[in-house]
Amino acid sequence: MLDTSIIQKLTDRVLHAQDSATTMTKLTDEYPSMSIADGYAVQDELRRRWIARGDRCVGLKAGLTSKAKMLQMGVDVPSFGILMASFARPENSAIDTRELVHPRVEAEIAFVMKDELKGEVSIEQVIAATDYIIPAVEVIDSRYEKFKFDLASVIADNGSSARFVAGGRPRDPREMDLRTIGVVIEKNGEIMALGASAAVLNHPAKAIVMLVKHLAERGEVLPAGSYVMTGGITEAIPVTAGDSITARFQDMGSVSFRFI
Ligand code: 0L1
Ligand code: MG
Repeated sequence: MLDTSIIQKLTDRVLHAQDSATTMTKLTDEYPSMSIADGYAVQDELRRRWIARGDRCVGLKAGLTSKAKMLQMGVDVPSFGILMASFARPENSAIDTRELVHPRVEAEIAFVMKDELKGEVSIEQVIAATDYIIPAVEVIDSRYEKFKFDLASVIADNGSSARFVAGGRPRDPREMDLRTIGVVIEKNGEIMALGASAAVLNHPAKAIVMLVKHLAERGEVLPAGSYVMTGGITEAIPVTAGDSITARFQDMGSVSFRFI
């Protein structure tokens, strides 16, 4: 593990890049021995600092959970990240690209939990502990120059998370086949990507199974009330100011917003 003073220094660097919407080179260029655990140590410090600023943790995200995303980013395991209240934007809002570096959007199924989950759990236990599922779009914004990064660096950048918008129609997961939810992403009225929810680890609830295991390895639980994003169903779509996004989810409505 990297020394605590180095974790602090790397957190300064990541926070500066996020706050000022500027790029940085991947952290492993300077610290080649940096591990996945070091990446999560930076995330822990980011969360501590966000909370000290008055922000609130509303949930967690799983990322890189589809083959399309893994191929696009050249990795073979998911990453997990933190979702703060300050990342949330309402449906139909205008997201300011001046606060972002090179944003991309991903359509995801989000779960809102009614019960705490901990340890080794099954997909059935995840569904039983879920209050409702809801369509969501994550705006990811890797702060790494030209998207040159590795898994440890991405994790330290909180899985590239920047903004998220939830909307459409909340549904009871017990009433749906969670593997066959069709999703279409439109940019300026044109279809850019489409897929089915099984693209996420064959079942989006599997992302929560893996998240809960990851938390248990760190002595943590997934609290009741958590909002959890399970990862992009298709590849991520690049966006710029002036773009309008609509993500349509079969039997769940749609989520729309724009970039200015
Ligand atoms: O949400 C995610 O799938 C994480 C993506 C991390 C890498 C990227 O910036 O695309
Ligand atoms: Mg995502």
